[in-house]
Amino acid sequence: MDKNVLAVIAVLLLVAIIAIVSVSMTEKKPEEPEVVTSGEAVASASVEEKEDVPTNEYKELDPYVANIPNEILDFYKEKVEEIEQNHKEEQEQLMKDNPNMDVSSLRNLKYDLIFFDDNNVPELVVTDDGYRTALYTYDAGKVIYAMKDGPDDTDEHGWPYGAGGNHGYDYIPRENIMVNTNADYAGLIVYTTYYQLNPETHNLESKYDQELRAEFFEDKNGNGQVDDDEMESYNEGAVRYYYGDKQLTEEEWASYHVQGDYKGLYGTKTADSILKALNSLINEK
Ligand SMILES: [Ca+2]
Ligand SMILES: [Ca+2]
Repeated sequence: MDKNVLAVIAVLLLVAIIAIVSVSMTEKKPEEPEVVTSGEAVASASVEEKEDVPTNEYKELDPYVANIPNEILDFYKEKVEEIEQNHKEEQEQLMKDNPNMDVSSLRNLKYDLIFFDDNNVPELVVTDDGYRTALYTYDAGKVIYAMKDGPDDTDEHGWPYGAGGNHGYDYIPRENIMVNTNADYAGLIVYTTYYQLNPETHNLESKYDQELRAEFFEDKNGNGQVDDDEMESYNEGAVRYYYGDKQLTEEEWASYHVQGDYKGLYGTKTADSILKALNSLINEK
C-alpha cells in the first residue's frame, strides 16, 4: 500500500479514537459516583493530611465537585477563616480571664462540607465537639447561618448537644431532613424532632407542628406527668406515643418517622485541613 494512504488511515484512526474518548468523557454525568476526574487530586490532597482527614472523606463530594462554582467554595473558605479567627480570639480572651486555666481544655472547631439538601449547593458544618454543631448554607453571594430559630440564635455558634439528654443531630445526605432526640427524666420521656431547610428562608424549620413524644414511665395517677413515685417506673414495653396531645398507635407513630441512611451532622476536619481541601477543589478548575 502507498505510504501516503497508510498515513491518511493512521490519522483517520487517531481522529476517531479522540472523538470516541471525548464523547465518552462528556457523557460522564456528575451524578455517577465512580466516574470522577477530579477525584484523584482531592484524594491526594487528603493523603497529605491523613491524620485527621480519612482519604474517603471527600469521595462522596467528588461526583458533585465539578458542579460547585469556585465562587461558592471561596465564600466558604472565607467563612471558615472568619469563624476560626473569632474562635481563636474567644479562646485568648478565655485564657486571659482564667489565668489558671488548663490549656489542654481548649477545643478545636471541626468543619465539613456536606450536601444537606439536593440543590447541589453544599452546606458547611462547624462543630465544637460534644458541645455544639452549626449549619451554614449559601445563596446569592452570602453564607447564611441556618440555625436561627435555635436555643441560642444570637452568636451563631450552633445548637447544643451531648448534655441533658440531647443526643445530637443526624441528617440524611441530600434528603433535606435532620433529626434530634432529646430525653427528659433520664429517658422516661423522649422527644423526637425533625427539621428541614426552608429553601426560601434558608433556615432549619421543624417538619411537624406538634412534638413527637414517647413516654416510658408508668403514669400511675394518669396526669400525663412524671411524678415523684413514678421516677423509677421505666418500662420499655409499656411505651405510649404522642403527637402533641394526640396518642398514637405504633403504626401512626412509625408513619411520622423518616427512614434513611442517617449520618451525624458534625464536622470532622480541622480548619487547616478543610481549607487545604477547599483550595485543592478550587485549583482543580
Ligand atoms: Ca444545599
Ligand atoms: Ca403521673
